[in-house]
Amino acid sequence: MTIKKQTASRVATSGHTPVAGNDKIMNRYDLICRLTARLTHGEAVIGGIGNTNFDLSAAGARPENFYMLGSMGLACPIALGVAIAQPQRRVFALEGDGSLLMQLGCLATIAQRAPKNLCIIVFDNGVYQITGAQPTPAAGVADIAALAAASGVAASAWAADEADFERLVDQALGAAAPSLIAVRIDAQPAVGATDRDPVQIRERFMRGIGVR
Ligand SMILES: Cc1ncc(C[n+]2csc(CCOP(=O)(O)OP(=O)(O)O)c2C)c(N)n1
Repeated sequence: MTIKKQTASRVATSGHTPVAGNDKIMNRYDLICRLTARLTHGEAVIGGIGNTNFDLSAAGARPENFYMLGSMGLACPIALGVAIAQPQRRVFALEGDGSLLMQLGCLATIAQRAPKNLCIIVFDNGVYQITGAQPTPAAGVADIAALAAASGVAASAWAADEADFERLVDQALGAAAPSLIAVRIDAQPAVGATDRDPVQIRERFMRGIGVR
């Protein structure tokens, strides 16, 4: 695990603070497709509010996907519950930087509980994109991977590029401790949208993970 040291300069064009090793700007939909292509054992994926779950949905229907509607910061807490309830199943939480920053306490809770089957992926575009691209603290002062490591999620790292992202996902699939992968992403809007039907989302997910 490498924690990248923050540098003093800023990237004005993207609004991101560059951290050694996180200077490649990737695309959320592309990365989510790369993730789901590697999931062959019924892994659960919990998509956070908005763009994150829109792109998860656009990447292809999976019965083990859950789409959080309406509230920021709940992908990780929901994923933690699933990981505890089904320790044999690998679980991924997908969250935006703004949403994770709203619910930072979940990192320490996850570190303390230490489910080895849980991996958090944070899509850092440095903005609250879906509500008008207001800058988040991750654009200036907050380093997501360092925050996670300082909360006790020791296996936290920035993905340097797409190949590194895939390597970190593979590592998470065999990990013996919770992990976090942070990725810098561009300002592309989500590719699709999720059906806003919470009951259907819940029922499909519960069937997908074998509890209905
Ligand atoms: C508790 C809460 N506060 C505010 C909102 C309004 N809201 C919905 S999505 C969003 C921005 C989410 O930002 P981020 O997680 O970084 O994802 P992005 O839109 O950049 O993909 C905001 C402010 C909300 N839905 N819930």
